[in-house]
Amino acid sequence: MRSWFRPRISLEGFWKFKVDGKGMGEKEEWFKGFSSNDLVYVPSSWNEQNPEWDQYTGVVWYQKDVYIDANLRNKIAWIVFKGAGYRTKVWVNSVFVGEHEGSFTEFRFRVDKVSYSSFNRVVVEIDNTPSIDALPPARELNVTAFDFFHYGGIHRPVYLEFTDSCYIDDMTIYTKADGLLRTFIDVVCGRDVDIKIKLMDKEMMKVIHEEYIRNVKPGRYVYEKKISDVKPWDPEEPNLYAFIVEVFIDGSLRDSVYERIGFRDVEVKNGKIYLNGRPVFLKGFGRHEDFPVTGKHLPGAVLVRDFYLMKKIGANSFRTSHYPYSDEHLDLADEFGFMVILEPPTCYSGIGRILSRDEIAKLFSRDDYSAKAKKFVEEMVKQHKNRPSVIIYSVTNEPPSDIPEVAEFIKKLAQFIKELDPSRPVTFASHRSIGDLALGYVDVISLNYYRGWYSEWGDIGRGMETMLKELEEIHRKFPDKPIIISEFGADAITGLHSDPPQMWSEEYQAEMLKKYIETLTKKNYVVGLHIWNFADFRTPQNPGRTILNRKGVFTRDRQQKLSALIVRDLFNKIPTHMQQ
Ligand code: GCB
Repeated sequence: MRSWFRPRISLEGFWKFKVDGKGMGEKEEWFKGFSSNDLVYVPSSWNEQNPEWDQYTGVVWYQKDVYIDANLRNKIAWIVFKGAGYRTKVWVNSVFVGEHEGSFTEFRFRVDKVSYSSFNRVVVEIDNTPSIDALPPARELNVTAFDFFHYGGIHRPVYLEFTDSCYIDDMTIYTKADGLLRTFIDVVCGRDVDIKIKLMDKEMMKVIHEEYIRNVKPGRYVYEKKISDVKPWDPEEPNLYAFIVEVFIDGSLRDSVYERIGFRDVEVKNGKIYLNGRPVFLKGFGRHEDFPVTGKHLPGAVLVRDFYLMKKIGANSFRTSHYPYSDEHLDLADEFGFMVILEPPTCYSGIGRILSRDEIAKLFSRDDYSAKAKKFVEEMVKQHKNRPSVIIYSVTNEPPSDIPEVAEFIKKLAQFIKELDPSRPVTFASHRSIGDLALGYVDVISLNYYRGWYSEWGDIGRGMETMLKELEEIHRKFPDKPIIISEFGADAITGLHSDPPQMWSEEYQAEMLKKYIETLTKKNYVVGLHIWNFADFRTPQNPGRTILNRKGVFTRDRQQKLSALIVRDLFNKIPTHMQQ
């Protein structure tokens, strides 16, 4: 939910910082304020801001004093984190206000002890110690179940927000391409309120529909309306609107929130993904939020460059591999018309390196473990459910789902997400190919294939032959399910050339992507191709990585490799709307 009405104080900027290597901070009451000469910038991960902190995983402390004016006295104060982690504990004026687990979703705490016309001390403890129970799991900084660097810190915006005692707690907005609006508005107040509902154009200049509803009871209010004359949201014409809800008491405005919405239908049938009644082909990337120095914070300017580069290369979609991306990131997807597969941080690619099969079966069977996964999924859905760009949910990446207990976990998670939001199809990215026991539990089959890279070394042709055989078999088994190749790619070190194309050269990467795209677009059951990855990104240290994973079609600083030119030609020839 957004608001231009609620007063806000940004906490972006330099914070006092202290590494707590021995975990003494709580005992020594650092939450009352601590001494340190170190500074860190928020939002950004701490790691690359000082080479001495780079390889540190554990507990750190942040502190900032913020002035709150007396005119905010009668309001409720909230502290809002758009993303920090892995575990975050927060104190304001020495009073504990709450804690949160997980790095990639928004959380907010009510702050009751506020000093007006004076400074207030915000102290934050962050612990990103690797753990098997964490999502995603890790044993050590360089021994992880995931192939991206385990950054820590407050890597998304943080601010204080002030609301009236009567406010909108949440809203859920379902739309249809024909203008149908179905909304659930959660009102918090000690008495009945009036609410005004407005649908406006994207710039909030023109009112398209307006209604004033009197005596709304606190709790959930359901509002439904068919709006005529709205243009659907579509990748080629991403029409956006503002849905605004205002709360009034005795004629005075107490709260105003809004969402940017689009009218669109998503449906999976006849082996295709339909958007607004037409089958679509998803061409694009798996991405990461990763950038030099800022770590897990992708600055707005970088995001804008990324979207222009993705547009130019002919992409129309991406997956939020392997965690929910920032609001700014997904705002641009809504705006630029990108179709997004939204994925939580349940990433298990390398879990076989840190747990045995028995240990994996035990972990995935634990009730508290699936409860945690559900909580992460629920927070993700809550934050992004109103986005037109999000057309599919992926419940996990590369789970070891040839193990029955893991397949069962996926089944439950897929059911759970459908209960939360029945409006979107569900998938997960599998790397178990024909051996996967969970493919039948989701609407869309997503497969990650690296044949010609991790197997059939140096032989793209032979790698593809094996892949195609497996693919045909999966299609035979699930003829009605559309298939997305959710990852394929090869590392290329920019500037490394080789004739003939050999592994790690720009030529080998270009050749591999070309062969995959040319061949797979001929299969009518393949409805999407996501190259791994949009850009090079930082990884844990191991002998298979040169500091970065080099499967980017762009470098980490967003310069094109040879493959970008090849992909541009190919992607631009694939229409978004497929033949019916
Ligand atoms: C995968 C993972 C991704 C890795 C990629 C790779 O299958 O899903 O996180 O980065 O392979 O390059 O190995």
